[in-house]
Amino acid sequence: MSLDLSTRDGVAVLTIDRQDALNALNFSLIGQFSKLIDEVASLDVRGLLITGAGDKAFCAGADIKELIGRDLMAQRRGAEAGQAAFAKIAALEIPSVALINGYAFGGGLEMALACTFRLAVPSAKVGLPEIKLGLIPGYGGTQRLPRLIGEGRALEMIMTGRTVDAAEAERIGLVNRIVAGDDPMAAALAFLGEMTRYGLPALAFAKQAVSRALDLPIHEGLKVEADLSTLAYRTEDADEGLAAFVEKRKPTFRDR
Ligand code: CO8
Repeated sequence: MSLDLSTRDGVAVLTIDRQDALNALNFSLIGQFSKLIDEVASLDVRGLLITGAGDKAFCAGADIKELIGRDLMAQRRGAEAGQAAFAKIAALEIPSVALINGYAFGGGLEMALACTFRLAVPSAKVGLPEIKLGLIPGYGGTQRLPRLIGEGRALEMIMTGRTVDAAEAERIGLVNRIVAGDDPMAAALAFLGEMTRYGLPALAFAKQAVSRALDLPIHEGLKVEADLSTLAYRTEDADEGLAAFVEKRKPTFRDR
């Protein structure tokens, strides 16, 4: 049972490896996960990719066996710890991708929802099946899923607990793309590479502006956009990008 953090092509790769329980997250793993996201934030990397070990599961959710017989304060602390860990992914300045390489259920899908993007292999299956356990999602699913796919579709998934396959997940915008072929990791790194060649300040401003938009009325969101786009003009990368266009050459961004 472990979480593995490595780097590949300038990207942090975090692998959940608890294959005998379909990479389900127990409380100890959630604690380790949270610390590793702090570590990712301090690394000199241009993106984060999260995936599950093996070819069966991304993550089958919270460890159901650990949820039995705990007092309510412990359950609440558990939900808050999971929410806080996943909020750290969402707050990263760099883009993050969940490579859903199999089952992503419950807390596993909630982890993927906290990432900037979701990619899925053709055989992936996702869902929020907590209702079948007499529960509701507790690691951010009721908040992030409707923001991503709309209230009606989110409530249908949450209130039926039904499993959604990769094709439907892509159709409803729950995953950005299906990655076919025999090397999904390489495809996911190439997907991240489409954006990580640009300057990190602009990428971070874009991410921040869009995520703030979801929490604000539009007139306030437009102020946030004006603030952040003005900050972008102040970067050396903007000087370089604008000059490179006029000089008909490729820009060299330096993340400044
Ligand atoms: N927790 C613990 N063990 C699990 C989990 C899990 N979530 N999922 C699978 N496992 C274990 C199984 O018990 C089994 O172990 P064993 O071999 O010892 O019996 C092993 O993994 C393999 O699983 P299956 O034999 O069931 O494999 P199948 O291929 O037949 O089925 C499924 C795969 C469909 C994914 C099935 O395993 C399943 O339905 N798993 C549960 C999925 C689920 O309900 N996830 C949501 C969990 S609740 C949650 O995430 C709430 C988050 C908020 C909590 C708030 C905290 C306070």
